[in-house]
Amino acid sequence: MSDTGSAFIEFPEGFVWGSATSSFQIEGSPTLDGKSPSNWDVFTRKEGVIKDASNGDVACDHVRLYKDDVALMSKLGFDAYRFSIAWTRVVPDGVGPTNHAGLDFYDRLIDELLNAGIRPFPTLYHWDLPNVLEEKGGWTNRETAYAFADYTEAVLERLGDRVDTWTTLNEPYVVANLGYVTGEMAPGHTSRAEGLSASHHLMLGHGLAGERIRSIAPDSRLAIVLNFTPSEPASDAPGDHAATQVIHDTDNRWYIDPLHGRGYPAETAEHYGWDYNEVHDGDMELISQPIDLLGINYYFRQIISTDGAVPNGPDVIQNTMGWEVHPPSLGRLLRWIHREYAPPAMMITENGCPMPDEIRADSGQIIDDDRIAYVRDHLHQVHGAIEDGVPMEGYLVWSMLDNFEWAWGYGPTFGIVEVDYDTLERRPKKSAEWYSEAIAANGFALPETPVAYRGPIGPSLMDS
Ligand code: IFM
Repeated sequence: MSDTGSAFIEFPEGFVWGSATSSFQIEGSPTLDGKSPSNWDVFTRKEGVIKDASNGDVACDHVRLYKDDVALMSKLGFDAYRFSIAWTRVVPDGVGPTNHAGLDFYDRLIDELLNAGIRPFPTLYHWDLPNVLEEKGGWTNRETAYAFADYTEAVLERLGDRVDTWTTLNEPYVVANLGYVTGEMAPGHTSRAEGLSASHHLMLGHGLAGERIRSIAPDSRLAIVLNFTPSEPASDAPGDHAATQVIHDTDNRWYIDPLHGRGYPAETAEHYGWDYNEVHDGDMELISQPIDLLGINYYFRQIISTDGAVPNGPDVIQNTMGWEVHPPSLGRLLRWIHREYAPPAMMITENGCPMPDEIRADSGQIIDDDRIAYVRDHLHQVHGAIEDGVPMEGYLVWSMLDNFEWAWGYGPTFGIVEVDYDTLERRPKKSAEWYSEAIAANGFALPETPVAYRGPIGPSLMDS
């Protein structure tokens, strides 16, 4: 019990606390030291694709301000910091010579983190593909997977001595489905066939890069980060159930199944009319080589009808992007992954929410109680999963800083630290203080009155 009489939950010793960001969303400096344009540099120039017509030219100016950012992380007490490396800085032509001047930035960042006692947790690909490769078909081109492995080698040769866990991809689902099927993200294509092809080449890239990581840094751990969206049917109607199964396979099983040697979900592959043309002999073995850690990104659950995801009504607790806030689905998701696939270690590599940040006039403090509740209640679910034997290694909040939220531009604020985009000043929000205290205590007090989240709408496909 805490001083206030409410229950205090404590995490196991060694539980890793930290935050996550990605290169395009925070770095800025798009042409510094020989960096080439990424697909996102090009995509953001297209009319009407980004809600506020913004781009990543300055973003949080992290390339110039990284020392201040690391100092702030240190002040907040982070154990680990997840960031991504921009392929365009390291191999500007996509393939070919390494640009050492571009790698210098990550070299400095990693040293700065290590000196501050913070574990660097890099991701090799968080969506910003060299545009020269996008012009050759991007991830629909098998060659991109081999280029990714070569780029991985260039990074590992320089930085492999100082990183204990290498993550290959962030959310291949989003790259394949939102980039090549729905067109919301770069490169903005709308073809199911391209999405299927991209999904396989991304996983092949993971497998090929995994081999390089194993051979260059055999003592490091191999990881991949997948996003999951637990899905429930809107009604008992058979059509809603069938639609939910397709979405569940596409959103939740498409990547984790082949990673664990089960191949792509066959019924859904058939539903999409996929002929597996892109799958060559040996690919599935490469893809299913053992990983050491599964990174899990979770934000919301979705309710599915035959028309797709049902929009949330005003009565549903949701964030400013309309995503339902539903911590119980995280607990269910973690137990499902552990039961079905049993990865040796699991970590929340992203979880967070954009909420209105109310600034109180007198003190100027940024009051974001909804974000505190979000993080607290999701961490509570992680804690419950640990008690049930799920090997959860840590939690990285998305995000350290307010940043460029892709097609949404700078509108949604996910940061526990506010960024003033005019002055680039960083101002920790109340959630940063709460998080820092939780890190110091390795736990936190639960509220006396828990938030009343919605119950199940339909059966979860994660219970079976
Ligand atoms: O901002 C993104 C991040 O780049 C990938 N995962 C989801 C976040 C919030 O949409």
